[in-house]
Amino acid sequence: MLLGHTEESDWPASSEAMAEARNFLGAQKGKHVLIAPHTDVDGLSSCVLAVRAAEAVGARVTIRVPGKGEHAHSPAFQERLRRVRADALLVLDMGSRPGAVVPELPSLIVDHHASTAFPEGAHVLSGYGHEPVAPTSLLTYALVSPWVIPGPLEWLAVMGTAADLGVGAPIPGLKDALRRAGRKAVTEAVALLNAARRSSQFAAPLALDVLMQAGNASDISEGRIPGVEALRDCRLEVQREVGRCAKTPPRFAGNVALLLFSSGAQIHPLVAVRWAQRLPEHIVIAANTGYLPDRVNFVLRSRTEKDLIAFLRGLNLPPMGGEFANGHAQATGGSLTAPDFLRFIEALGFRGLRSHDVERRGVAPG
Ligand SMILES: [Mn+2]
Repeated sequence: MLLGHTEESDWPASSEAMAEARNFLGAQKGKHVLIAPHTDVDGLSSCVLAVRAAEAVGARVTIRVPGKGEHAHSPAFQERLRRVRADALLVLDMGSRPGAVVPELPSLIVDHHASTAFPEGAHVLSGYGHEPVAPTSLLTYALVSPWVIPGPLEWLAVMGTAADLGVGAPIPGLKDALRRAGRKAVTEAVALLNAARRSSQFAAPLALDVLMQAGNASDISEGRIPGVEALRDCRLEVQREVGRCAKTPPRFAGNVALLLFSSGAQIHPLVAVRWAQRLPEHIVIAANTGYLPDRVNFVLRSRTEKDLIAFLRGLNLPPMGGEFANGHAQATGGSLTAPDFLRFIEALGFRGLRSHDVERRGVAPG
């Protein structure tokens, strides 16, 4: 049995939603389809699957990937999508919020994030609520199966599943599918591709390019595709930056530990996970002042199983610009201006921090 190809009617998504999504895709013959994927491995694998199917349907395809710090609801990204003037939009692994991504453009959202609110008028294929919740690449793989030869593309669904949920995830058939795709090659390829968007250069377009060219996971893990060398450089940079920033001494306020550092790379989630292991009784906040200009990007992690979104909302802070308390209960965070970030951590009990403390710095601060 190929991954996700079960006889069940409500897995990996409801049969009605699956039929509706297939109708949408099948109607794109001769049309111009715009595909907007999340930049993680789950999103990029979904993108390759969707491209293959859209081309088989007879559509013309354009891909637009969000830039550093952007997502489906970022105005600048939405403007780039609008300018393509496509006939239809496919949003993959992101977009689980109300508000149209591109108003009036017929849209299909494929996603698995915890949400019951979606862009108004969009068709939605979601794995949320259908246990075990399948990642977007698996949903997309099931979606596109009428138009492709599924066997040779299974590894893409395996990549996204392993990347989002780990190789031990309780997804039916994953173990066998991993064996077919090559477990070691999959793990290595996932690590290389994920490093791309984390690197300070934000090489997500390169990762997509490599994934589009690859015929299997070992093409990537063995470096048989141009571009893999650059992915290895990204991974080295990310490893070095995690090592450097994880040495930051934590500041404490009650059961909250704050790690404050500056890196152009998206390493704050990795630093937070590392410190949450070291401080299992604490809520860890890893805050990166160097990821985006004039922003502090931060994530919360904890091993205490507290609902971290509820924790943030419970601070009853005045509405802040930027992003705050999105994501899910065990992994949330935000992106705030420096003054808003200072207000936020002051409310947590961190006193005496000044704007100087949240400035962007080089990799070797004096
Ligand atoms: Mn995903």
